[in-house]
Amino acid sequence: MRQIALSPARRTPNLPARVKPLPDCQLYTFVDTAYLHGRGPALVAQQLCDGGADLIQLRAKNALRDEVRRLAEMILPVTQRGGVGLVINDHWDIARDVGAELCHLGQEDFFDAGFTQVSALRPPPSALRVGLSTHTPPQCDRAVAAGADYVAIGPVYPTGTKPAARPVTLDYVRWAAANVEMPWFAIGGINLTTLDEVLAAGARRICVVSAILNAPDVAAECRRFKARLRDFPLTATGD
Ligand code: TZP
Ligand code: MG
Repeated sequence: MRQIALSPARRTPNLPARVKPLPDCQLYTFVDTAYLHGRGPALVAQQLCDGGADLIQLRAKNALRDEVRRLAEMILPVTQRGGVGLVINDHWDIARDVGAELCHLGQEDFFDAGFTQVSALRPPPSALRVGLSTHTPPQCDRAVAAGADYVAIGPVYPTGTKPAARPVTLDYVRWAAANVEMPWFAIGGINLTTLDEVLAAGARRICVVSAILNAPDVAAECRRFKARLRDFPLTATGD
């Protein structure tokens, strides 16, 4: 039978249906190049998948574009095999080009760059999902109005992963719990000790970078977070 050669973009389309739906995701993890500690990015991605991560973000803050793309292409087969959505930080165009399911952008990457609607980042047939960082209630309202697929609420606590960012405290988490009706993730300084009060403040979805990547056993640490989250299931309305 005649084979039709597909372009790379067609071979790895944005297919969110193949991964856990975003509203069902509770543990959002990272392959952050600052915390690889000599491990290969694909290995870390595999460990996160093995531990039950619901989402994995590639965060490569000091990497050049070509390097981010190379890392994304290394990780994507792992996440797709594991049925875990891959999020590319900062580079929505790389996410789209490699066929990652999602991208994550800060206020400066999106609004300050002149975008007002996330749909501008996914001209059909792309199904790229877009998450936006927010640090205040007005920023959150603006992200929701822009059509963000999820919002990040943080940094809740001071964190060495983002040392210059001012903590938003649990007050903003409580505000999100009371006001945000779409998937939202608390982020920043969340570990197995702080988790209790983040959950008590109403968060049901969390992002965890250093507490998992600095743990001696990445997969086991993911499982510990998942086990704790299991006591705080998502409701039918999303949170
Ligand atoms: N955005 C807000 S806080 C943060 C990002 C990317 C870093 C969170 O890292 P950690 O190590 O889980 O505190
Ligand atoms: Mg950014």
